[in-house]
Amino acid sequence: MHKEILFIYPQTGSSIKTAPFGYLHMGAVLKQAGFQVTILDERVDDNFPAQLKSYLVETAPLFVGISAMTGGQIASGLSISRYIKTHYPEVPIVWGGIHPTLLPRETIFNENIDIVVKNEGEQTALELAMALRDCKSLNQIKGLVYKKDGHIEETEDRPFIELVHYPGPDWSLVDVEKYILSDQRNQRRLDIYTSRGCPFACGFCYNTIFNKRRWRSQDSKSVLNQIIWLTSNYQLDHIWFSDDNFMANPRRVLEICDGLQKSSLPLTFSASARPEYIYKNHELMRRIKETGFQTIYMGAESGSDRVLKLINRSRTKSLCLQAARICKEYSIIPIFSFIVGFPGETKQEVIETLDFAKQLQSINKEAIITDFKIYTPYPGTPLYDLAIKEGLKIPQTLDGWSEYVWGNIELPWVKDMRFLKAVSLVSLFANYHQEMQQNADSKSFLTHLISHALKNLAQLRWQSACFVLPFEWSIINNLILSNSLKKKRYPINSFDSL
Ligand code: B12
Ligand code: SF4
Repeated sequence: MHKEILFIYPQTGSSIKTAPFGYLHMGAVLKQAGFQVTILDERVDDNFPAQLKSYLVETAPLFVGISAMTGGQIASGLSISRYIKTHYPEVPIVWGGIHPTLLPRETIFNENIDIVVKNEGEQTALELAMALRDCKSLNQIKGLVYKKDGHIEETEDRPFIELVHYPGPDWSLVDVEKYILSDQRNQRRLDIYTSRGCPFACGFCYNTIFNKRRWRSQDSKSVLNQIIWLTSNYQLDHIWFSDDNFMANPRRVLEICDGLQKSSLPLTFSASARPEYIYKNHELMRRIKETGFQTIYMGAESGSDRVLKLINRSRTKSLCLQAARICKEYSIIPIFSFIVGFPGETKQEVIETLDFAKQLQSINKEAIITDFKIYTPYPGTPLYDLAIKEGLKIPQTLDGWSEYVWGNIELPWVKDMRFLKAVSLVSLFANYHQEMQQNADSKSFLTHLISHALKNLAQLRWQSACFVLPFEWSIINNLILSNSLKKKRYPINSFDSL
């Protein structure tokens, strides 16, 4: 009887390679039920096409699962799906993850996809595997869109699962070593993920649609067990909690701190938070400091009150200023991220954002400012309809969505994209050192060399808000970005030669 399932994580185009958390969670459930789960990760597995081929030659899986975020990952996922459909047409191809959930119908219309799993996959993938194994109908399984006899069927949505009733991530399904980043201090960092969703509703974020503002989490005990297991097996120095909103339940954070302090592991930590949770919570700050938290990542987003109102973050400015102060008091480094290019945003408002970033740095000299990201309107987010009203052209097919790549989308309301790109680039290089210390997994000598050379120039531009003639952009574009993209993606037809 078939019991095998293959999960594939396609290239993303990003140099940061965190573990495919969704597969670790789903894989744990499927394994418990007696299925054999294999995960292939195109980003980290050597000679991925040959590995895929040899798996399919030897195994007839119940299905092949493919995960996709909007953008470049779809292109890689489609190329893989096309290869499998052509050479192994009997194997059902199942897509899941953020993009197929946001646009399930557009996804299923693609001729190389048989089934779409919407939202969380643990229970749905399990029921799907059982139905395919037992040759049963799919129409009783919640959370599916699938093709049947030339028609498209859709079942009712599945409510959120109770995470505490599920086993959590099974790290033995991957080679953990491949996901350990090493920063410039040679610290071995692993990203983990311990909660889902966020109660807030920022205009640009997927959370309102995907998680419906419901925050759920693994309990503190299982988080601690996970950290202890990972640390004792992989000699980690640093854990990065990449949850959308790690601090959403401060009581859980305190319990985790308790357990970590008792375990005396030689670890430091980073996590995301909204400034709301920390700006006047001295007890929380004291405890996380004692536990070894080094950095807290917060979205500051914009310095313009009008833009902050538009994105539903009206109080963010004053809260971030207070958070910068309290972080200073407890010697925790705050990392602030920003977005530019929202509908209707003027150059003056972008400059206000720059001033706000400088103000945060002047309050707290240790504060890290990340590069200003250019706004990308993602389907289903609160601002998406406004973006369409303002002239955004959206792709009509899955292939089209694969080209909807962050930083490369025409925003009709932006009069001067060169200006925005220059701001984004200057913010990156002006803050280059700190950024690399926190996020580094890039070891390219060329990248480091050019970045250092550009840093001084960028700092001058940053201080004087001068963004004319950004010739650095061409250098980066030609030398670094295109090179790294070329290196990280298999040619689209790499499967044809197999
Ligand atoms: C980690 C992460 C990354 C990692 C990659 C993911 C990885 N594991 O390596 C990195 C750092 C590379 C990354 C990059 C980017 N990311 Co990102 N990322 C995340 C983050 C924080 C966590 C994803 C995750 O693991 N979640 C936890 C697991 C448990 O949930 P899950 O993946 O959704 O999986 C569940 C279900 O979706 C489903 N499922 C998922 N896949 C599959 C597959 C099958 C077959 C089935 C059946 C089910 C299924 O079942 C799982 C279990 O329930 C999310 C935010 C979030 N909270 O999800 C953003 C997020 C996915 N990223 C996002 C974005 C925008 C990006 C970037 C464009 C950012 C940027 N500006 O560069 C880049 C894209 C890369 C590129 N250049 O194209 C957006 C995606 C929006 C969209 N419409 O797709 C998100 C939602 C953040 C946000 N708030 O907007 N990201
Ligand atoms: S606080 Fe962060 S995770 Fe929560 S809705 Fe806003 S952007 Fe999304």
